[in-house]
Amino acid sequence: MKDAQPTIPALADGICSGNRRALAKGITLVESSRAEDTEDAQTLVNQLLPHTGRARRIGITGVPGVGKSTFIEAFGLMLIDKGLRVAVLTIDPSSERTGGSILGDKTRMMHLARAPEAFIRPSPAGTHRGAATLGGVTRRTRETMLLCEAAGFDVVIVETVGVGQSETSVAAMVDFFLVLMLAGAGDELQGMKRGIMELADAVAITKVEDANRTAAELAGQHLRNALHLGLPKYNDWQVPVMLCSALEKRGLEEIWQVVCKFMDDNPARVQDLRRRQAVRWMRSAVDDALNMMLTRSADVRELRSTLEASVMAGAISPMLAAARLLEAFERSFGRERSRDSLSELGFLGLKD
Ligand SMILES: Nc1nc2c(ncn2[C@@H]2O[C@H](COP(=O)(O)OP(=O)(O)OP(=O)(O)O)[C@@H](O)[C@H]2O)c(=O)[nH]1
Ligand SMILES: [Mg+2]
Repeated sequence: MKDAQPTIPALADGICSGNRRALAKGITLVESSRAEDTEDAQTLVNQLLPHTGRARRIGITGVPGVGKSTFIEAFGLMLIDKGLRVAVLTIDPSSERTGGSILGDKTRMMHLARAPEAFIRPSPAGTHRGAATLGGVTRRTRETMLLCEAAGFDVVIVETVGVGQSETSVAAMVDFFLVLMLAGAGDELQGMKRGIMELADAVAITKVEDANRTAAELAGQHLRNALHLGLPKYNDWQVPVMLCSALEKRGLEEIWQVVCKFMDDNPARVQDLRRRQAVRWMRSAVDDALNMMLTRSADVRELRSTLEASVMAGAISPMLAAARLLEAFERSFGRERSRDSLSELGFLGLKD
């Protein structure tokens, strides 16, 4: 059956020539949690790497219901009108809560989904096994982004789904991070508390229509003042606060201009950011693999729970418990066994 599949170089060619079926196949490969697919997926990503990097990568976040999907639909359609091709990915590292929001996204981005210049891909439903693969949903979204770039998409938009950790994951894979907010209800302060503002390259107050324009302008001013007090993310970039309405398609062009200005005024900033993101990605792959190897042996897993209980009870110091656990890990993973584990994780046999 495997023989009927295109070879990796053929798949790479298909993706580079903009073939949507090849792109979908490539993404399925990248999303697969089977060890043998992981090797193929890494080979594919590596082959496509020279063809990536030309897109503008935009991350969009905001509390549930703030209007992210509606915004992305209106924004995406505007970009298509400019002759650009747009890929939209969603990321939900909290795995469990999926089906509902994906359905919601499909209907909320209905027009965009139908456009031939657009490509929408929700993050794969996180199965238990899937969540345990190397790098999890975050890795898959990053690689899907690279595939979309190789396929010629000019803009890749990543929407965060769910709360908590996903903002940091998305901010670590995009050039520009846009935070959507609502006017009033102390939203601006909520964002500050959760540390989201530190990640923002721009803030857009959305759902601003005639009825609430005055309140939104005031909220925008408060936000600008508050942003002045925080530590700047870049010394030469002042985080703009803008107003928009996805419903009335207002303020979207201004937001696009800000994205372009951020990226084009100082291209070295984006280059440098991407390099640092790539290194961090590598580090987190190593961390993930080490963690997975640690819990691979049942003995070590058992010892870990025992030691955790002892630490909790104050019967052993955390450092001593860590040392015991690492000793047990070292014993259980001799050289040969760790080779086996690496290949099971899809790390060995990677071809350039
Ligand atoms: N008035 C108004 N309503 C909007 C606007 N944008 C979105 N909405 C409405 O707000 C609700 C939530 O919109 P979504 O786009 O699904 O929000 P979301 O942030 O993607 O939601 P989750 O993905 O569930 O976190 C929907 O009922 C939209 O119709 C806007 O610009 N103006
Ligand atoms: Mg949504």
